[in-house]
Parts: sequence; structure tokens; C-alpha cells
Amino acid sequence: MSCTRPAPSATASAYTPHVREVTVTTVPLLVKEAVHLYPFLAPDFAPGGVLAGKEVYAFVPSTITVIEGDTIHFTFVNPEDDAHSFVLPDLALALPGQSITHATYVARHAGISPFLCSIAAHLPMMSGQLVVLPAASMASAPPHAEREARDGS
Ligand SMILES: [Cu+2]
Repeated sequence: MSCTRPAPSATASAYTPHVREVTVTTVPLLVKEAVHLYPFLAPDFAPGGVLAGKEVYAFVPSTITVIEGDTIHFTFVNPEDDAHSFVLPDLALALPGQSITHATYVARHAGISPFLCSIAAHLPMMSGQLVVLPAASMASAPPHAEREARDGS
């Protein structure tokens, strides 16, 4: 089978899916180890405190924007000794402590999908969203619009 490109006139109105490299790091924010730095956290983590049984971590970045049809090459960096996970409606990955995990994900459908870490002590704070823009919305966009969508600006 040949692999010829369609004529330019045929591609002018169609979005060509991209492969996007996305690195997500799991970052501790208000965790028990931070009590030494922030003494006010001690009552927060105590029974009845606002963070009782919880710790606050973040996915960085927490909002990922791509275009429908794009392939995401994820690199997850978990630099600490606590395990995490990355869970989308149709993708679930364990992120062991002090590890780098790679995964490939195809954003097949436009929409906003929440993702989270499934470890109970990290919920509901450790979450984010995958924003998949409709391919049709990019068809006539100038090149810089696509870059802005990727960078979230
Ligand atoms: Cu977690």
C-alpha cells in the first residue's frame, strides 16, 4: 500500500492529529512531612482537623489540553516515596514511589474528562482534567491557535 499525501486542498479543512509529549509530576503540597515546615498543619492532620486522614498532592500540570484524535505520550514522574495512581475513565496506571512511568493514550473523543489519584487519602484533592477539543474547532484555526491550545495559554 502506498503512503501518498492527500493534495493540499484536501487537508486544508481537516485537522491532522499530533503526537504530544506530556510530562506529569506528582508533587506533595500539604503532606504530613510538611508539619515541620508549617506547624499550623499539626491540628489540621489531627482527628477532627480539616485534613484528618488526608494529604494534599497535585498533578503538575493538572489541566492537559489536546485535540481530538491526538496521541499523548505520557511520562509520569513520581519523585517521592508515596505511591500514586493516574486514573482516567479509560486508563488506569499505578505510579509507584520514586519511579517514572510511560503510557500512550489516544484522545478519541472531544470533551472534558476528570482524572484522579485513586488513593483514598489523596482524594478529592489529587485530581485534574483532560480537555479534548473537537478536531473541527481546529480545522480553520491559524497555526498559533494550536500552539496556544497545547500550552494552555
Ligand atoms: Cu496520590
